[in-house]
Amino acid sequence: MPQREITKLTLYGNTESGNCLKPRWIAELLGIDYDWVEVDIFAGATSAEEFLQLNPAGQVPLARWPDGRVLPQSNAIMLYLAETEDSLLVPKDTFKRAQMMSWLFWEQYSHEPYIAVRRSNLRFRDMAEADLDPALLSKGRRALGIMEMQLTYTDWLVGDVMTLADIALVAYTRVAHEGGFDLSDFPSVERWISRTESALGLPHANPAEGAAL
Ligand SMILES: N[C@@H](CCC(=O)N[C@@H](CS)C(=O)NCC(=O)O)C(=O)O
Repeated sequence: MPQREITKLTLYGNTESGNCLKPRWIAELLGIDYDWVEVDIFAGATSAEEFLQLNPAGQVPLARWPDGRVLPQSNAIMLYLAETEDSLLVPKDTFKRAQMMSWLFWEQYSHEPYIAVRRSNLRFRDMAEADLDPALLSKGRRALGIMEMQLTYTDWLVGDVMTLADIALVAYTRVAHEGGFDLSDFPSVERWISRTESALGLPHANPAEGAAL
């Protein structure tokens, strides 16, 4: 990764990664000017000394500003960008904001480690279904079931409008089929995916799904 001059917000990420797309979608939605640096995570670019100096954790996404500040972690970057812009993607009501945070923590601990990892193993690491940890499927389906329960009753995960909770969770839910998850078992989740993709101006990730609702 060549040295570069940082003149505006710079997002280091990989476009195949849902975690990396989250802050990019926020920047697009809020009209924040940014540079995108594509990082080849599959070729070990995040382990290069130059990258580790920016983020010792060796992970993308990473946000960097001209004044030298850097911020890792997809959900933290989203939160910082949205709050700096005073966006309604973060509820003003402090309890609703905490509910949104609750989903963000849940996404990282109980959703992404199963759904994103199973997708990554199948799609990018060429692993055979038979070699995968069976818990990835059962725990991923459990996560989808929890979302289904909420989304049966509400259009959005928190309150009446799209928040960061929806954006964080749609990142890997919309491509869950690439990890072998059958979303037709979760019809409210499917409808919510269409709704959130439309709000973000994204194409439907799953060709088997119907039109936007
Ligand atoms: N909790 C982190 C996860 C970041 C993460 O797992 N990044 C992956 C891509 S999705 C990565 O950089 N992998 C390269 C590596 O670990 O070497 C976040 O939400 O930003």
